[in-house]
Amino acid sequence: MNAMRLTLAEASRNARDVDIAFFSVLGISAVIFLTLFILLVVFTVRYRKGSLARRGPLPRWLTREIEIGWTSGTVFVAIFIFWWFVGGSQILPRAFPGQLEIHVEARQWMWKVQHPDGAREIDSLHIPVDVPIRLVMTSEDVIHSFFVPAFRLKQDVLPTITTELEFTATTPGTFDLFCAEYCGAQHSRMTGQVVVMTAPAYAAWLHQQPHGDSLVRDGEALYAKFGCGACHAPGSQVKAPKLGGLAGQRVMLSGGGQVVADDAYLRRAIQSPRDDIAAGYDPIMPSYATVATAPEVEALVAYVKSLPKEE
Ligand code: HEC
Ligand SMILES: [Cu+2]
Repeated sequence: MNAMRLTLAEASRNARDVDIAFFSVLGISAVIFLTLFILLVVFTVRYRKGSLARRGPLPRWLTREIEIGWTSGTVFVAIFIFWWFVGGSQILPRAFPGQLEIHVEARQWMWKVQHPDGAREIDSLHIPVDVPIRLVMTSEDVIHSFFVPAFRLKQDVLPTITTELEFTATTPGTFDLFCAEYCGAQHSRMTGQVVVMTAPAYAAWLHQQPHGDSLVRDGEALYAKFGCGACHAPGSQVKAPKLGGLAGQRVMLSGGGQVVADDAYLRRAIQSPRDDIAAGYDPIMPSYATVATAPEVEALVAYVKSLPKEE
């Protein structure tokens, strides 16, 4: 591992923003620190025991204006830094068209990656440069953390729920990937590489990979295995909503209110159906939280999203 590359490479849009923020705050802190330190030294020398400095009562402007000015000035700087950092970070990642959605599964002690067309890889992540990437991540066992220093990105990867990361790589090259959450004996070996390629090179690379079933195909098999169709199939006797074309639609909820059927909603509908009941239906759908693993729920969501609108 090359230490220079680790510390200095700025390989994503996010990396630039983080570095600018970090070094600006370091600079502001240095100015405040030096000002205080110099004043400390000057006053220590000037007002040392036996010096001839004037020691009468302080003039009023010193106790009022300077004191108030200094206090409110530094408070303002602190609030500014807070606003800057909170405003600059994405609080709720939302999918948008044109993003390349890649699924990452962590387990003791490897990173498993699945590309949209079904290509799979282990301990490496190949991505095209300048394309917005959305990683949808989950863990099969304990808590891991997806950490790419050159992108200045770190995100916990948790069992039973999914977390997401959005970024755009800006520099072709190979960058280190670490697990940044102690996850067992081989934690320090849970490393990999992120390979950023030009778009044609990525397409060629994808083509050469062994392809497993795509996420949608996995989901289709699970849909059959869990018997979802018993209620949701168009001809079913059970009164259950049609799932075709549901993704992205507005759903009316019983008891008023409505939600947009995004990934989070679909996940929730499968893992804890009682949370949001679709208006006009009975709450008879069983929860699959303990039946389906987090990666299986992801596959089911992908399959539901792929279903065309029925007539
Ligand atoms: C026993 C029948 C039954 C089974 C089995 C069942 N569901 Fe449902 N499902 C329902 C009913 C009824 C609703 C509407 C009430 C609600 O929102 O909980 C529903 C709601 C949903 C919704 C939200 C639909 C909307 O319009 O908001 C999704 C998504 C869904 N189910 C997916 C699945 C998946 C995936 C499976 C299999 C893993 C499954 N269901 C198995 C009966 C069932
Ligand atoms: Cu780990």
